[in-house]
Parts: sequence; structure tokens; C-alpha cells
Amino acid sequence: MNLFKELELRNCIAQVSDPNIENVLNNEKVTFYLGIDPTADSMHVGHLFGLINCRRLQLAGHKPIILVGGATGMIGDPSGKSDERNLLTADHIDKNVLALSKQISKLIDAKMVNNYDWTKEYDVITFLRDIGKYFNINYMLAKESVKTRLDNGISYTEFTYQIMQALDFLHLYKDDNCTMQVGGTEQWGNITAGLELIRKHIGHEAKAYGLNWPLITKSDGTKFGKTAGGAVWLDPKRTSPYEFYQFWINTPDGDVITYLKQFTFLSLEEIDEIEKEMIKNPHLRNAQKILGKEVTSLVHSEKAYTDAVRITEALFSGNIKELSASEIEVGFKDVPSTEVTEDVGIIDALVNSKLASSKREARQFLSSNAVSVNGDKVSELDFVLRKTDAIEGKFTVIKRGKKKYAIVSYK
Ligand code: 383
Repeated sequence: MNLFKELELRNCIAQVSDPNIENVLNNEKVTFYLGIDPTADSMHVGHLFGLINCRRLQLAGHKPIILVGGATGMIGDPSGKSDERNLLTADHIDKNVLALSKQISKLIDAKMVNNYDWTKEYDVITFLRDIGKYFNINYMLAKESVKTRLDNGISYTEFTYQIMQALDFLHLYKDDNCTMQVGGTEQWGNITAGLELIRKHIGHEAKAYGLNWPLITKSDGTKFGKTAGGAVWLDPKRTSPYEFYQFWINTPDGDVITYLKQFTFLSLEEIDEIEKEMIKNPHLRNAQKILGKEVTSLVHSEKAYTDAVRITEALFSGNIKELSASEIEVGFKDVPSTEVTEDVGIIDALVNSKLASSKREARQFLSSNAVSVNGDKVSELDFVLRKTDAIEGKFTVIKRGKKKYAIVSYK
């Protein structure tokens, strides 16, 4: 199957600037680029989709350039944003550029550039004369990113962003023979601004293209890539590999096949088989497990994936003692925790951790066999939680009923 068809079948193409792209991607070798602004010190799963798309193009023989926006990050892209952003300090941007570059190079072996390197050369007069002159204000105002902000307000700074991104495309076109820019749909206005600038600078014979992939959608209408705890980051310090794995295995049946196509390198035939098996045995959630395995191993490691599965299974079966203290910390990150310095009776522990609303209720829970401590049922009213029984002397996990957990941690 040719590359373009495959990308279409994988739901990786939303729009292209020229129908000839299909031909170019199938029969030529192009240098293309994706830009990422250093607005944070980590990428999230939205960026991941972009890098995976770049990797697919690379595997088919095309050459990726990943641009980190040391300059554009100082300005702030209004695309897809309803409000003006606060400016980040140069220092902050520098740190983010470094962190992102590291993260990117773990996921793709690509040439990396920073647009600060060529943008810093421009003085205001040169910028306005050599670049600004090519941009018609009506054209700029018509961009979705600007149009939607006219009522709310947009600064001259953010308004100018599209010119900065256009300048990058022209620069990479001239310097690296980079003829294609890729990105998510909200980047369309910035990408076409670049195509326009290249045509004006080089002439109509210039061959340059833009390609957008779709926004990742969710069948229940909620926003992809967000959990109750916020964005799903690629940095394990922000989103632990366990949480990352949980995010993927919680994918609804209605989305899982599409995500397998978009986020994994499994062949379409393999994904077809997974789909058939899912239709037969949806309760096994095999498709979700494969998705979790593929993406967690890709972003973190094989070991991070197997650890995440271990934590998941221990939590599911209640075999808390199989977990290490650090695994408990990860697996119970969102569970309320109370800190104690000495041994504490189970009734007080239940009340303090809000698993019971009163001592009376705590006694009832114990008598009805609804309480367990580190995975063992406890019904004695005078049971004492001791530091010596805590996992690695650090944590004791109390469970009430089927799902309510609390952690007692020792100083
Ligand atoms: C900067 C300079 C360029 C080309 C692109 C840029 C960045 C671009 C942008 N992109 C997003 C970002 O950085 O803001 N103006 O967070 C995201 N991308 C990719 C993809 C996406 C977009 O990095 O849709 C999701 O990941 O395009 O939101 O010369």
C-alpha cells in the first residue's frame, strides 16, 4: 500500500495544500518540518501524535526536521487559543527548549533546529521591510487564529506570530530544501502564511506544501488528552508511566481502534485482527491493553510498561503486598493520605482518613468485614496499624468496601 493511502486509512490526514502531495509523498523524497513551541518543559500526547506522524513519514523515506521555537515561544501562537498568553521569560524558554529537545530526540532521530538562531538576526527595520511588506493586513486578519480573537482582543505581538512561522518555513525552504510543513489543523493558517511567503519570495515555480493531521477526537465529545488530573504529559515526573498506561487502557471501545491506527506502528492488518477479536470479546479489553502496551513502551520503556501492568494488576486483585513503596506512591497518587508519627488504631485511622464518618460507622464497617489493611481483611475493633507492618516502613493501604482507598504514611 502506498504511503498516502496508509496515512489516510490511519486517520492521519485532515487537509493538504495541494492535491499533488499524494504523488510527491508516494514517489519523491521530501524534507519536511514540524514546529513545537517551548511553552512547557514537556510535550503531551497531542505532540506525540505529531511526532509519530513524522516518524511514519521518515520510515517511508522522507526527511524530518523538528523545529523548537525558541523565538516563536517568546511571542505566543494565538492559534486555537481564546485568550492572550502571558509572555514567558527568556530564561524559562531556554530551560523548556532544552527539556523538549531531549524529549524529542528520544522519540525521533531527526535534524533539530531552533528558530531563535535565524530570527535573532533580524532588526525591526529589516523585518518590516523584507518580510512585513509581503503580508497584506486583510490576509492576516482573515486567519482563523486572528478572526476569532478580534472581539476579545489580540495584541500586535500575537497578531505577528503567523509572520514569524512563515519566516521559518521560508528559511528552511532556502537552507534545507525543506518543502513541506506538517502540523495539526489549527496550524493551517500559519502553514499557509509560509506557503504564501515562499511563493512571493521565490516565485510561482516554488514547490512547497502543507499537510495537516486531524484533531484527535473522542466519541463521547470530551477533549482528548485530558484526565481529571490535567493534561497527559510525556515527562514521567509529570505523568507517571502508570498514569500514562491507565490513560490509554481507559480508552472507550468506540475510539480504541482509531487510536491504534493513529498512535501505534502495528500494521493495519494486525489492527484488523485486533478489531475482530474485540467484537467477539469486548469484555477482555484486549485492544485497550495492546494500545497501552504499544504507546507506554514507545514513550517510556518496555520496563515502565511491565511495571505499570504489575501495579494495575495488584490494585485490581487487592494484592497490595506485591507492591513496593514507590509503586504504592505511584498507584495511589490520587488517593487521600494521612501522615502519622506513631501506631494508630484502625478505628481512628478510618475516621481520620475519612473512610468512615464516625467511630460508630467505622465499627460497623469492621464488623461487616468491609475493611482491609495492605490487602488483608481486618475485623477486630482493636486492630492497630504499626509502622513495622507498613510496606517498607512507609505506607499502609486501607481499603473500605470495593473501591474506597486511603493511605497512611509514616514520617
Ligand atoms: C513554531 C514555529 C514554526 C512552526 C511551528 C511552530 C509551533 C506552532 C505551535 N504548535 C503547537 C505547539 O507547539 O504552536 N505554532 O504546542 C502544536 N505542535 C504540534 C501540532 C499541534 C500543535 O507542536 O497541532 C500539536 O502538536 O502542530 O498544536 O516555524
